Amino acid sequence: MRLSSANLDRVPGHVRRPGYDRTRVTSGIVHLGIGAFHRAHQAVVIDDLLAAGATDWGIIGASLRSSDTYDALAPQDCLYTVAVRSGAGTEHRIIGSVLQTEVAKTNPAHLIAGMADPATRIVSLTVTEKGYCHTPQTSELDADHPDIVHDLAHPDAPRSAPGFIVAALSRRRAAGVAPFTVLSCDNLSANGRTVKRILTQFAELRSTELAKWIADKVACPSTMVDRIVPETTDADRAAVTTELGLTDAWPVVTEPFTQWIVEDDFAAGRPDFARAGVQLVADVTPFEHMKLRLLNASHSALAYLGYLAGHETIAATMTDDRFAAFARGIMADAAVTLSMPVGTDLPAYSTSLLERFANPALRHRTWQIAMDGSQKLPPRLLGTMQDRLRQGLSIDTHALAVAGWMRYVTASDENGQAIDVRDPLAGELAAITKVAGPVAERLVPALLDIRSIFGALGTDPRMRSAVTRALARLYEQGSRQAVQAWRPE
Ligand code: CS2
Repeated sequence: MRLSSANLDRVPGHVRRPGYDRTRVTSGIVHLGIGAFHRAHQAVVIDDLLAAGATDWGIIGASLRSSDTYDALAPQDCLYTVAVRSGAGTEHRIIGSVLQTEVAKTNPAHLIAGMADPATRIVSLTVTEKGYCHTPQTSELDADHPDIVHDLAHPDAPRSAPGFIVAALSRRRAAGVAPFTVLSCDNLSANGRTVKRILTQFAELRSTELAKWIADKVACPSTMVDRIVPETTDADRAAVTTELGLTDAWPVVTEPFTQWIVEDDFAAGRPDFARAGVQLVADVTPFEHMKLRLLNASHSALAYLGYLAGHETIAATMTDDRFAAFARGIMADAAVTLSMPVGTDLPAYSTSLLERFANPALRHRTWQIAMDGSQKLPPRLLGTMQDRLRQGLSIDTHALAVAGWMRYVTASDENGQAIDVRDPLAGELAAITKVAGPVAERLVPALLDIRSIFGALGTDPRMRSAVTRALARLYEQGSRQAVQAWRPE
């Protein structure tokens, strides 16, 4: 029997359910990219607010391409389980805040109509870094991106997130409807300002007036989002189904920790976020840098070096003290580049991150985090390296992480087994690594020359020599030994 509104009463009593009448809730948010992260993070906050009495902030969730989420959730009336796992056990909860799902690719006109509806006051996004169709190094729109080229030719049947947002904003402008707020919930540096720039630049290619209207009227608050949400596995689905006594085809599994910090700049109203523990601030930049440069940077470092050392998950990598010490080293080196509000305790924050990474109940695959490195390196690792060079500090710790990425994208592991490298630049990376061969002195300059990733930093001799030394060590000793030989400055 399937989880659904009709069967909700059959869920065991200890599992929290939506304690509100879902039939009375209307939608106020259209979310683009309804993957596991959104359903374990923002949708939980909205579920709390609906339980506390809000009625007009339900979510319409769209996948841009894949129909998996729609296929799984539609028969469940969009109900799904969040399983919160820690060493102490698992807590289950059914979330009801997603009212409807759709697939943009199947019916783009329907999605645009929903976004253009005046009831939609927020369009939020978790489309991953590459979904913004931008150049990661500069945060500018990549006007040559195939999806952007397509969307300019087919403005009413777009493919990309910027294409959908601009199509809907254009519709609202024509109808005299005020714009919605665009709320990026992806791990980009200055995600609000970045999405605003991308939307304005894309609109400029359609119409100068539209671009001006977007620049003047659309609010794009930046946000810092944090919750570790590994991809759901068949084993997770089976465990949740056993717990519920009902089949849930699309649960999400996550950790107890959750954090959402949002700039309080909404053009068309917002939910009473603070009531659900969301922090509203005037400027999210320091928190965003802190999270990207401490959490995500060390996550990526552990992912590449851990994968190369044969570890399947982050928790497994963390059982090796050398890797845990290295992750702390990444955090310590990044911390000195931050200027945080008084009272922020970065050592305590770092310790809590290491504890979260070590959560034995989460199977977060190193391979999953290793994906899309070309998009992730700049905000996570390269900004810190630039700042440290400016301050005359060593970049050796981060250089080993970047070298780990380089070794990883050669697509052959330390035992000669193939690595399935997923990256929008996978073709270019494969061509470069093939020509250069497994020689640090040739591979490092060839990869550092990719301007869209490294920009001017790639040509800095200090960068070149630090990464070359690190990659040479990785080739000579392997990841485990190279990490062991690493010493904090
Ligand atoms: C991870 C993030 O997949 C990745 O690249 O580093 O998804 C990370 O788990 C989240 O940002 C944690 O908030």
